[in-house]
Amino acid sequence: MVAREPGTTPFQIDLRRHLRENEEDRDLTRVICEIATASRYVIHSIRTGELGVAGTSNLYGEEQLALDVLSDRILRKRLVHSGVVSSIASEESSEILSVNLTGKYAVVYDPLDGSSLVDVNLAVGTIVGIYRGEDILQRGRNLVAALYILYGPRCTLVYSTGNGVHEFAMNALMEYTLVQENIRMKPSGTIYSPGGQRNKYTPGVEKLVQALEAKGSKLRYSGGFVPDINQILIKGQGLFLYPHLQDKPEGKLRLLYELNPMAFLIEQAGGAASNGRERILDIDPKAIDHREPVFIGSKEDVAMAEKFVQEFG
Ligand code: FDP
Repeated sequence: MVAREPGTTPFQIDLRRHLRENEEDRDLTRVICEIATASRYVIHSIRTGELGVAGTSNLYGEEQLALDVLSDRILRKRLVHSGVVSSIASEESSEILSVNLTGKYAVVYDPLDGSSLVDVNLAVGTIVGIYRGEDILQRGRNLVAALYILYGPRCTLVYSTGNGVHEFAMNALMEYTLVQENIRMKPSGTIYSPGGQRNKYTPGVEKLVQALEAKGSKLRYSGGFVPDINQILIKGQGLFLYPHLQDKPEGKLRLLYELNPMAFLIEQAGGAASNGRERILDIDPKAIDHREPVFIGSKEDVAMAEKFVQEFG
C-alpha cells in the first residue's frame, strides 16, 4: 500500500484513486471503474421500485424489463463501450460475447445475483471476475481481479486485484469511497450460512452442520450469495456452504459467475474455498454454466468440511 499524506481519511480516497495508488494497469482500472459506474444505474433501478416483471408495462406505459435483464444490459453496454474488453460472459446469457479483438480483458459476471429476493426487499448483488486475454473458460486461479457490489441498505463494493481485499461504500454523490483496506479473515468462525435443503444433505454435509452447531456456530443465512459472503468476509469469519445434494450432486452455484470471483476474494483475505474435494480456483470449467458445490470461508472451517465430505460423502 502507498504511504498517504498524514490526515488523509478513508472517505477522501475514491475507487479510482485507490486503483491508481496501487499502480494498477490503466485498462484494468477502466474496467473496474466502468462496472462501478454501471452499478449506479442498477441501484437506481432497484431503489425506484420499478421491480420489472418482464413483459409488463410501467406507469408510463413503457415495456418493463426484469431487473436482472436490465442490469445485464447496463453492465454489458458499459463494458462494450470501454474499448478494453475482449469478451464477455454473463449469467443472463447462454453465449460468450466477443467484443473487441484488441481488448485486454475478458469479463465474466452475474449482473443481479439473488434476483428472487428483489420482491421481498432483501439484499442482492453483482459479481464480477476479470481475466487477462480473451479466454472466458479459465481456471479461477488465473483471475487478475474480482469484485462484487452489494445493493443493501448501503451500496458497497469490494474488490481485489491480488493485493488484498478492499471495501468501498457509495456516498451521496454516488461515488465509491474507501471504508477499509486489506480485510483479513480469522482461521475459524462462529457463524455459518447453509444453502440448499437440509433433508437433501448427504451424510458428510449433515455431519459438518452438526459439528458446526456443536462448536457453537450460529445460523446466518439470507438466501443471497452476495450478502451472505459479504457477511462472512466483513465479519472476518464463518462458513458459507451450498453443498452437493442427494438429488443435485453438482450443487447450485455457478463456477464462472459466482464461485470463482468469491473464492478469489475470500482467499485474498486469508480464507479458503473448496468443493469438498478440490480448491475451487483449481477446477477446470467445462462450460459457462458449470456448477459446483461450495464450502467457503474461514480456513479451518473449510478444512473441516473437506474432512467430512471426503470421509462420509
Ligand atoms: P437466486 O436463485 O435468488 O438468484 O445463485 C443464485 C442464488 O439466488 C444465490 O444468490 C443464493 O445463494 C442461492 O441461489 C439460493 O438458492 P436456493 O433458492 O436454492 O435457496
